[in-house]
Amino acid sequence: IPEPMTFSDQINEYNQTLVGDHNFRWGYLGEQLSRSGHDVETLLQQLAAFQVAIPSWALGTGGTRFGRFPAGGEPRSLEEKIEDVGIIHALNRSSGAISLHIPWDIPHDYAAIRQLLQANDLIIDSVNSNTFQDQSGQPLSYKFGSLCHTDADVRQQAVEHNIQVAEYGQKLGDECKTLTVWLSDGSDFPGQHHFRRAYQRTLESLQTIYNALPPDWTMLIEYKPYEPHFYSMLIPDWGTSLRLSEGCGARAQVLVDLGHHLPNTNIEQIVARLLHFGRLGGFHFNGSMYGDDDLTTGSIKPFQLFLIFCELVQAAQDAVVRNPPVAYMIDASHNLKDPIEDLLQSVQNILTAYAKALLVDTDALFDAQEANDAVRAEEVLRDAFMTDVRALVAEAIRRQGGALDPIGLYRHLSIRQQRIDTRGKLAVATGL
Ligand code: AOS
Ligand code: ZN
Ligand code: ZN
Repeated sequence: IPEPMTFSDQINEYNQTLVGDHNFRWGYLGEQLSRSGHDVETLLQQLAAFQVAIPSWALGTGGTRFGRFPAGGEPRSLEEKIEDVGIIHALNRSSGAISLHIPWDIPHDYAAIRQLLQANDLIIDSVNSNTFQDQSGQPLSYKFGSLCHTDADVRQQAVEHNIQVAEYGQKLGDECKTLTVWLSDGSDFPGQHHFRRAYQRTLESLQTIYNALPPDWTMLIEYKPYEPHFYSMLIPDWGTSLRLSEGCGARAQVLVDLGHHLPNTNIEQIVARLLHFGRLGGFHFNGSMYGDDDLTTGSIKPFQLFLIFCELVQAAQDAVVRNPPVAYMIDASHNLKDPIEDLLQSVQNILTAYAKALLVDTDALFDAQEANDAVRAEEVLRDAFMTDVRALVAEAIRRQGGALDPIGLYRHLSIRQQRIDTRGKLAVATGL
């Protein structure tokens, strides 16, 4: 009797069907890159080292205010979410971390979860608190805010929740050292909030949380200009996040969510500023057309995504920059695509933008900048951006044991149908 095929056998078998075409394209690109002075092995290593975390809440379809259309076979528990991220990581070798949301993902058996993580070659890198919903049995309501609330008891409850979230994180493994705080606090009508007092209360709440964290933990403070509140958000912009993080301490950092900007904001400049101040702690990747934050990363503005990566790459090469390592995560959950395919597309687009940013001839760019040669500077960027790097990304994934075409293999193996067969057509993920 032949041994049953492992997943890695299936990947190898599938790659065999594509490798002829891949080698042709990679042979050409590899040569082209070497000719223009790049060290191909270094590029492959840089790409292999890049990991972007998957949030537990992106494995189910997102809801809209008007309806929800489950994909079928969505994960019903933390264990099933880990299984799904395990598949993503096995296919692309670039999604080796999960970000949890408490209380949606409270573990029941820590030892079993740690074992499952290990079996799937995953870590939990961060935990997210939730004071934007009332949970059953919760004594006080967050209807009028959490860390900014006028009532000290509500603030205390929200502070304790955040501290407890970090305690869950500590029990989930040594790699988990980040607490992400996104507040839905805000107001909907003029006059509703005393802006200055509400800010001060929030700062003091965050300081209490920060001081209770273990000394090697980071606290990320995320901003968002509107939604759920439509007149004012307590933390609407990077300036507010920056001041709050400075008010807490060196391990408090700003988190940039790409979808949390008003249309046409120059996000790459914000990224550069935060890097310059040493306060860029984390990223939530997604795509956005208007003011949304759930579209596939790179689907709407790939050039902007590339420009953002250019700032990250240049800062990483610059000895003057003293920014801690940035935690990368996807934060998107739409209601149309199969969530796993959506995440695979996002990671592919992120790796593509990163690869292109690595190709920028920074010496030529800086020379053009010094000489005030705007045309030349832009051409240097366009030269990298217009390079088709897909074979480079595919080669980096292949060398780590991943699939040459992750979505192709996911479909070939009918993984969604397998999920529907085992979990049920109507299974809906816990989350929003
Ligand atoms: C909300 O818009 C934010 O992006 C947060 O990061 C939030 O925690 C996440 O969307 C899960 O609710
Ligand atoms: Zn976010
Ligand atoms: Zn968001």
